[in-house]
Amino acid sequence: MSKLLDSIDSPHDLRKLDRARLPQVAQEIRERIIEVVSQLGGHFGGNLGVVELTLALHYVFQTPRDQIVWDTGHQSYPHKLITGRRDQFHTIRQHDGISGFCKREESIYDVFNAGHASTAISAALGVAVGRDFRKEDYDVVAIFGDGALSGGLSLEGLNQVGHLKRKMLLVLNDNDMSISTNVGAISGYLNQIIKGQRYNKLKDLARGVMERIPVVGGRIHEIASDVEETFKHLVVPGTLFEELGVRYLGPFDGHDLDLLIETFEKAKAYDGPVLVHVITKKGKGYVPAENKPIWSHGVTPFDIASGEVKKSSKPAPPKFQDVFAKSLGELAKRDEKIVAITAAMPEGTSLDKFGKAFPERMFDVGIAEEHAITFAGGMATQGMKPCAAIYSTFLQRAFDQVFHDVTIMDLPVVFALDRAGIAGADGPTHHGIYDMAYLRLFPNMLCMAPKDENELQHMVRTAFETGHPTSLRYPRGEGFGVVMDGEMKAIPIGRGEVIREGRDNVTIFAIGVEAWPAFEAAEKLAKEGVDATVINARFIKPIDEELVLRFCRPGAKVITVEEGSIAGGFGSAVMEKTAELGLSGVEFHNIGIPDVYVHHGTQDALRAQFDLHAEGIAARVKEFVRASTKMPLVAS
Ligand SMILES: Cc1ncc(C[n+]2csc(CCOP(=O)(O)OP(=O)(O)O)c2C)c(N)n1
Repeated sequence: MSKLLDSIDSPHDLRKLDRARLPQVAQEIRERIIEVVSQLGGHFGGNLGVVELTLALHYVFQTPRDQIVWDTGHQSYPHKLITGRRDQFHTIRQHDGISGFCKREESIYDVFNAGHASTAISAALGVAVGRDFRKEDYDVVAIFGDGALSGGLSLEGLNQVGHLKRKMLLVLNDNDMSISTNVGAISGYLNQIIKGQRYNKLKDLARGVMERIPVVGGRIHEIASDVEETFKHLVVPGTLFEELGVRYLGPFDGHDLDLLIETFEKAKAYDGPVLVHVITKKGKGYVPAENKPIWSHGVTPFDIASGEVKKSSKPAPPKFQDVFAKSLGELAKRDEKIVAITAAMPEGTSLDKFGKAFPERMFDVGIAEEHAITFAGGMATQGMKPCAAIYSTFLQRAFDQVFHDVTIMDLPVVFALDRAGIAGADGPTHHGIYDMAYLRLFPNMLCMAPKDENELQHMVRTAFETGHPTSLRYPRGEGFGVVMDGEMKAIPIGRGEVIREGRDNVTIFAIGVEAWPAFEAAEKLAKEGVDATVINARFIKPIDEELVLRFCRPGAKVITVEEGSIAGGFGSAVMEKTAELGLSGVEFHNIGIPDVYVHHGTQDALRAQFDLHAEGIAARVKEFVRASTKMPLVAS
């Protein structure tokens, strides 16, 4: 049977359909998402939850003339399916395929790029103000989740929305979930609205019953108004938004297409900012996802019939994030001042396990990286030892807080930077490639990166012994499967290690998980006539002076390797140190991420693209050495 979805090449086609046919389109979208994501992995539950919402928005608003700004964009799959990307949908998040987020370069229907949360309100307000400057009259919509609303940026945007009072629609997609269960007072407030709605229904029911009871009517009425007073804030939903100057409509069932369409029509007629509060279910329409919303947020391939994740038969080494959390837990057993902070990523950082062991000492602050760091700084002033575990890319949000609320005061906060380096299929917004450059800037800060999971556990301990702000970066995914020492040992501050001694005046300074590929490259090169030394630098800051003095000697060829931006990164730090020490006659070659944004793809493919795997490093070293000397090389 031909599918309705196959006839929708753009929202214009959708709008030609009779309303009664939309549920079928919704069903087909869900089937397509389940089919593709079960094979490729990707964001899942949030997408299943916004199918009706997406259809209703594109049905009511004349996109692309009217502009819809999606927050984060991880829930834009239904939007992609009806905005001309149906035939590429099977390539989503794949190398050279379409992105898993909104991207202006990809479609005129993607108004604003995202990947990081909480930007939609501000961006849409900017669009609305731009529209007004141009004296145009199209509609502007921001759609964001209750999780995104926990981010300060959303509230800053809302603050100005209520002030400027431009005509725009804010759609709050409330599924009571961030990636994990949503946290915080705002989330609590939204829950109260929902409970209030139930209360309203109950109240109406109760009134009806009371009216049918004769005699006692007066007394019952008194009791009823007491109850009503107590629940007043529940009875008038959305007061918070109304008081901020934004008309509130809701809450509504976000899976009721007719209701959504009518509501958006109504909202469209309003000449000012209006917020429509919609209740959706994460994973809607696929029972395993509905039952396991945390799992369903972002999934790896799974079996559709059972919902079981497809596992490889080989036993895998532990993930870096698990080694980190386990090591932190071990230290916390011995030191009650250690506390952990996550910004809405308890599972992603494995701090959920820490939280189970130490519920009082674990804080999920919501999608609020800036707050997380200042909060950590505050605790550190009281002698606590906070560890903020945040993905490298998301800590960018808190650049000023690292500077102003931690490093200037030299507070001993530990920054555990997960997903450092190439993150993979989430693409340019998610690669953690700038932290070495943006953290080593600050006086008092120490920056480390372990070569493998065993060194990671030692660095977790070391980080708590420096007495200064200290960052440690480690990648997404599994370790190398190295033997784990039984005890965590502190590493001497600012000392790297020579992991391969070579006879030639060629040295590879590698940082973090690039140390092993660099070692492998050197072994390969040794067979081809270049006998290089390999250094596992361990520290981006301070750089090991002794090693620089020893290996950056006249005539030396020095190669730096890092899974991070070359600009300002680890290689820059080695070169700066060489200059500072007045060493001359050294030739440098930097391997890392050049001045480009890295697209999406598998970690392996992207590492290979930038010569960050053993073959790539070997080839680059060979080329560099050959170009800069007449050193004979045996052809490979
Ligand atoms: C600044 C930032 N921090 C963390 C994340 C990771 N993240 C992606 S989606 C998400 C949850 C978003 O929840 P919500 O806005 O309610 O959307 P839902 O998935 O529930 O539809 C989080 C924490 C992010 N994208 N950006």
